[in-house]
Amino acid sequence: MTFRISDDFVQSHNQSRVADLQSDFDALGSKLARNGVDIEALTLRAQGFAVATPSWGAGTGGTRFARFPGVGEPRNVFEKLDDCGTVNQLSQATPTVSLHFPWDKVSDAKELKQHADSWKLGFDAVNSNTFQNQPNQAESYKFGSLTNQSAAVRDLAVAHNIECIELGKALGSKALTVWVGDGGNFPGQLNLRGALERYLDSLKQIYQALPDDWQVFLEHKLFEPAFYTTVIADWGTSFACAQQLGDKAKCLVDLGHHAPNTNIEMIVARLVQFGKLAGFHFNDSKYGDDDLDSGSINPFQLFLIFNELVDAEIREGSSFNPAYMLDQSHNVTDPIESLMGSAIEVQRAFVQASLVDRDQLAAYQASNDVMMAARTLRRAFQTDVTPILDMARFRSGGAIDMINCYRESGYRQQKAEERPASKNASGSGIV
Ligand code: AOS
Ligand code: ZN
Ligand code: ZN
Ligand code: ZN
Repeated sequence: MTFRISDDFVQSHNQSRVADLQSDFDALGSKLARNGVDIEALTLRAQGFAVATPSWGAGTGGTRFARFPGVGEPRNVFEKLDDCGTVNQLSQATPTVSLHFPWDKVSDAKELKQHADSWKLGFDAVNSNTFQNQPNQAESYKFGSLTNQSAAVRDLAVAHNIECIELGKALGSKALTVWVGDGGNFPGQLNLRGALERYLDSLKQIYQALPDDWQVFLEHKLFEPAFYTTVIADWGTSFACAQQLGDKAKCLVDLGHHAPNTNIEMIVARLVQFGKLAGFHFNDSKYGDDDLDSGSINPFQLFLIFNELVDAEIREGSSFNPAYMLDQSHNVTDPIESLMGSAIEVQRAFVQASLVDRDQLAAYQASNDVMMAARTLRRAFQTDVTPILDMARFRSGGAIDMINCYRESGYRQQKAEERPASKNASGSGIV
């Protein structure tokens, strides 16, 4: 049996913190009550929030220059689940894991499911990987996968995606996320229309293999590794493809996959309006697809995205259920700490957006009172909801002070002993 932080340890860590938390919570409660907001209802709502962790995020990432492995890194999918289970144990906000094949080698789905059950973890969308060649692969993805000029390469890439669906079925997933790096690096390299035609043709075959209750999430990205024309570069292309494919195809928004200054919340509003928002890969960035921790650079953007999502929830009702996933690369931090912190920052944006006085906002909008409309949003964003987040975690059995609880548990040191270093354990330096 490998080391797990005991629930008793978490509770005893909470003991010395609960009184302070209660008084902060009460103070915020009376402040919110003056504006007609019930802190208990908000705390329950926070407890219901969930975002999936990426299995690849449990290992130290890297850049195209180098990867500096951390100690006690997970060496296989079971160990990645252990780390993701620990993230959920302490954060109580990440009950599912998003797997990536073939980085996650699954020889016995039943055994893996049992392991996940032991952590009370479920499986979110599964991800295919046709942006790398696998050892001994018959064909090469150097010039593209689902859009390659060669039918043999496209067939291989389609077959891999169908295998991902099969594996996902055995694990209880309900969606396949497809991101391809396909595109061109030079003008003239590709016939722009031809490449997209081939993409659609391949995706149609994958779509055919989806079970009735599954969806396929199309993930667009502006550039990298193709630096001139990426085939699925923007939400417009993604949307057009999703429309062509059918109801089960939707568009996934990774926060790092847009041109600088793009208004992502507007993309979200558009996709919601036309029923095509699949969900998110949350992360943050300054320059490009930096895959930094969620909320670490631009928390206001995250809030504004959730402002659209809360609006959508009110308009669409319970049928509105986008998939929330983290997609980050942890190069210089302990991945468990980053994942816990990010999950809570996404939850924070969700709670802050839930605080927006929507009747008031609508009235200010109707009367063109721009200043007061903007201030209505800012007031919600500037509310420090930390006591709500901490209380939600505490009531769900998590840790009030996650990072210190994790550090004091000695989890990483235990893992350093249990998991002696192996080469490139996380499967890839690039996430
Ligand atoms: C790539 O930039 C994308 O964000 C994909 O979601 C990718 O599959 C994932 O980041 C793992 O590399
Ligand atoms: Zn992504
Ligand atoms: Zn990315
Ligand atoms: Zn990524």
